[in-house]
Amino acid sequence: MSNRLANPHLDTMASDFLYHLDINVANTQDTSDIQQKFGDVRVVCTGGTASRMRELALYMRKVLGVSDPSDPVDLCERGHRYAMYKVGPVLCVSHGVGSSTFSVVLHELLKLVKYARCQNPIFLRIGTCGGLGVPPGTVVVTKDAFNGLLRNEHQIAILGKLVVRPAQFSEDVIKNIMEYGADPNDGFQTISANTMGTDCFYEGQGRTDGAICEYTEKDKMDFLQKCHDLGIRNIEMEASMFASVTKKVGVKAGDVCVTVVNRLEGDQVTVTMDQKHEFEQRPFLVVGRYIKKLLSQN
Ligand code: R2B
Repeated sequence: MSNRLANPHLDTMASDFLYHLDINVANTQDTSDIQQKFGDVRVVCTGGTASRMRELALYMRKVLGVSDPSDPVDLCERGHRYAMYKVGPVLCVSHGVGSSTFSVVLHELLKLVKYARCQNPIFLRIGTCGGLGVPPGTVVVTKDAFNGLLRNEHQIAILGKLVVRPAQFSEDVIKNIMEYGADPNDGFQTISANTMGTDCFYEGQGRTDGAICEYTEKDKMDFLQKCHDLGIRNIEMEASMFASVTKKVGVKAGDVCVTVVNRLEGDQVTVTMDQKHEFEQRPFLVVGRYIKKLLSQN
């Protein structure tokens, strides 16, 4: 990552309050305090809920051999929006549901690593998703991110106009997660495939069980089959935004999600909470091994 983001206005700001993180960059010309706190960060892991990110932080302690019996501290608690835990060079940050909540924290995290002068930090999303023709519990490492229009791009309205940006993740990161993170002896499959990121969990993902539905079961299945034909094996709500924003600023990123339902067989998520919890540990395993390898390399 160069030490510049894709925003020339930042160069003219004397201070920058990362509002949702409740982190104040009091002097953008001298960020030594931020560098001291966050300058060693190499990996920023993001995921939907605060409790899962806390669990991930505890898991990362084990992976990195950090012996610390204390409760993980939420560094953004006063912001009341997102939770952030730090384990050595790994940040674990919650992002909520969907691109709109995620993009808020993503912009601020990208600025944070810039002010902290982190060296080529890698951003990861660790999540849950619907599967397409794969058994629940499968871990999918995203290749190309499609939006709800089945385009490999992200669309966003800016100044009253639609701006379209490409949405691919770093090939390096995908390759290395598959090589160092996936293990055939895990008892579940980890695959690399395309992902559709939608703006809506119900109609946007072709479900017939939302509060509104104006299409038939056949329309839905035709759509899901079309997705499948495009190599899409999972559906979530963040991938296209995440891929496009990180690509735009030149930060390497990856998306690793576990499926909780096979959408070719139904819409409702019926796995028990215990099973869901067990499934949620699977991306931890994959990403944990990848991060360990990454940190051992330099
Ligand atoms: C997967 O799970 C959440 C919706 O239940 C959302 O963040 C997603 O993409």
